[in-house]
Amino acid sequence: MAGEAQSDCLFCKIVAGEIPATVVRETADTVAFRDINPQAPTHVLVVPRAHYPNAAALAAADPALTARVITEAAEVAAEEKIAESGYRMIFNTGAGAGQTIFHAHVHVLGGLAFHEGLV
Ligand code: DGP
Repeated sequence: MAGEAQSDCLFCKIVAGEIPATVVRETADTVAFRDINPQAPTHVLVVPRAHYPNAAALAAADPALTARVITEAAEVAAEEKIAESGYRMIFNTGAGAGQTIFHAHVHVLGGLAFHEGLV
């Protein structure tokens, strides 16, 4: 069924608490945790608790949940104090774009040093 937890999904396991992660925010239907391999001074991932393989599938199935994931990303940015200086929200969608975990997630990337050399 759409949205059901997948036994072979790393982020479903993090959501279930079966694999540890540094969780920074939680809501009834989202979890935000620090990326294990940060690409910026602040690098947090926000995921829906429900399993969808990527952001496009999430948006097609549940637009309201998609909006809550993005709202949570903005809340993370505010709490991490990167909102004012600016930050990126990135949804890698598909292996060809660098997606490696096939559970929808948004990267929240920011921090002062991150602004140098942006393309
Ligand atoms: P993507 O390439 O968009 O699929 O990003 C997946 C991200 O997930 C990548 O930046 C590294 C991160 N990641 C992979 N494994 C783990 C893990 O076990 N814990 C945490 N916190 N992050 C992970």
